[in-house]
Amino acid sequence: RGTNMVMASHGRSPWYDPDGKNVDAYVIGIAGGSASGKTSVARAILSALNFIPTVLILSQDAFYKHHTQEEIDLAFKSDLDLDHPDAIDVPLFEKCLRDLRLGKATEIPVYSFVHHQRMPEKKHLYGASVIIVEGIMALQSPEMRALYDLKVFVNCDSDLMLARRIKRDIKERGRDVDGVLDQYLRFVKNSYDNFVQPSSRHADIIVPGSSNHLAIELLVTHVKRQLDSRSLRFRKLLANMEEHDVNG
Ligand code: UZR
Ligand code: MG
Repeated sequence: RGTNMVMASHGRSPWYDPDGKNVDAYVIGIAGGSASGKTSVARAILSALNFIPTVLILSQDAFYKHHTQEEIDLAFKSDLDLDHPDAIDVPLFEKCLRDLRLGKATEIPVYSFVHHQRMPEKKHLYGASVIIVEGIMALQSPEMRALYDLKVFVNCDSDLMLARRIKRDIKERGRDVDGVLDQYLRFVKNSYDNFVQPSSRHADIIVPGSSNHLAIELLVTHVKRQLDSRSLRFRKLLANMEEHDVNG
């Protein structure tokens, strides 16, 4: 992985509209502790919605701020707090999400966990009919929360999260056990207790971080029903417009 953040799209929204009128994506926000299983829940929802032409996962991973050389040096010594809400470029995150949910294309930054830095390139994304936003701080800011149709918190025991994180960060993020544990003791645990866990009160639904097939199935059933009623609304709107054309 490295520079390649979690992002998936089945292509361009069928109602792609450069001005962003008339469109209105369904947006799901997923928060939870580090290595609680957010990305897996997001991917499971994505694959359960495979009949929808465009489902997009927008990960907070892409929105870590640009770092100075000093900050990068600190990060390599596990001394930079990347678990504070301030580590995230929320205004940019919000802008990109606003664009995408209006069906507009947007440019998102590319962040490398290996280099602890935003990369010079950007990633071009088209709007989608369903957007899944995931990240430890996904439910933090009121501005972001206002953009979600459904807010999810993935709940997981801390020992399980730590065990998963050690494995994942060594395998996928180029770390060693010592570094992961230092970071955990210094920042990750405090951040979870002070910011992440308290944000669960904003969630509409709490999903367990393991053995969660049934929870995801229920969640997907809800999303499908919401999408059905939206397309009904959309069809009625079109029918009304046509009627207008005929009569007017
Ligand atoms: P998830 N993170 C890094 O390890 N390096 C970076 O350059 C940027 C972020 C970590 C961050 C946080 N913390 O705990 C985790 N640290 O990514 C969140 N230290 O990612 O939700 O996928 O676990
Ligand atoms: Mg993740």
